[in-house]
Amino acid sequence: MNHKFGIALAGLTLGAAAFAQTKWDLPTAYPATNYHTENITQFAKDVDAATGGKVKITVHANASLFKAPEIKRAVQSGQAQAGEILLANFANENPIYALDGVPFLATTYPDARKLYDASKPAMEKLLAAQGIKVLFVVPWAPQGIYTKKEIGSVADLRGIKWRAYSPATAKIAELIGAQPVQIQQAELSAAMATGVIESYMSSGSTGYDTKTYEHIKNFYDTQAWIPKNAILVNAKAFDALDATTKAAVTKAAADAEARGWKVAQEKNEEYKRLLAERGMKIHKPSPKLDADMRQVGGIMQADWLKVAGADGAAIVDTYKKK
Ligand code: PCA
Repeated sequence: MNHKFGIALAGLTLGAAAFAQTKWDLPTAYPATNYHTENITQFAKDVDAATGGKVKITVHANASLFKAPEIKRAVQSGQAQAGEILLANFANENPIYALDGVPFLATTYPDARKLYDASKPAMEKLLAAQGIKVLFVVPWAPQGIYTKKEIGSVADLRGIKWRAYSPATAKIAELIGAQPVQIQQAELSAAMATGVIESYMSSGSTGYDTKTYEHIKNFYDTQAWIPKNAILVNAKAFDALDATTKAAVTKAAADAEARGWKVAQEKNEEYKRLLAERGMKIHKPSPKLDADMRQVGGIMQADWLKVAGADGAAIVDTYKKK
C-alpha cells in the first residue's frame, strides 16, 4: 500500500469513529403534505439538529417504501429502523391496538388523550416484547361518514360499497349491511375514481388529501372515534445510540407528540372548511343516524371487552375514572 494513502485512510477511519453517523429510514403510508408527515419531518430535522447531525432520519411518505400494513413488521425486523403505523390496523394481532377504533368510546381530543394514557403502558409493553419502542403517538380527527348519497339513517347505507381501513371499519360495514373493501389511504383516490367504493369513514384530512370531494359530496360529521398513528423505532437500533443521543431523540419525540396533538386539533375544523370550499356538504348527522351509529358503537364496545378480557376491562375502567 502506498504510504501516503495508508495515512490518509487511517485518518478517515479515525474521523468516522469520532463521528459515527446513524441513518434511519422512516416509512409512512400518508402523503408528505399531511400534518402527520409534516410533524414527522420536523421531528427528523429536530433530531438532526439536536444530535449535531449524528442521527439522520429519511422520511419515506405515501407508502413509497412499505405499504401501511407492512410497516410494523418492517420496523420489528429492522428492514426499516423506524416507521409510522395506524394502530387500529393491527387489531387482529391484539385488541389493545383496536381500542381507539371502538366507536363512541372517546370522541373528543381530551378523551382520546385519556384513553391513550390509560392504554399506553399495555401498548408499550406489547410492542417492547416485539423489539419495538414507541417514539410518539399522534391522533387523527374524529371520524365521520363520506357518502355519495345523502343519508338519514344507517338503513340508507345498506348494500353500498364501503371502504374499510381497519378490521373495525370493516366490522361497521358488516353491522350496517354495507359491503366492505379493505383499501389503505394510498389507494383510496384510485378506488373512488374507478367506482370501487361509494362510502367510507375517516377524518377531514383524509377526505382532503385524497380529493374525495371530486367523487363524493357528503360528509356526515358523526365524530365517532379518534384513531391514532404511532411512530416506532426498532429497539436494537435505538439501543445502539449513546446515552446523550438517546436523550436527544427522546426529547425530540416528546416535542413531536405535543406538537402533533395540538396541530391535529387545530386542523380538524380547517379541513372541514377546506372540504366545504371544494363542494363537500358537511352535515350534522340526523338524530336517527346518530342513534344508529351509537348502537353500532355499543355492540363493538361489548365485543371489544369480550376479546380484551380482564386486562382490557381494567384499561377502560382507568379511562372512565379519569
Ligand atoms: N385517516 C386514515 C386513518 C384514519 C384517518 O383519519 C385513513 O382513512 O386511512
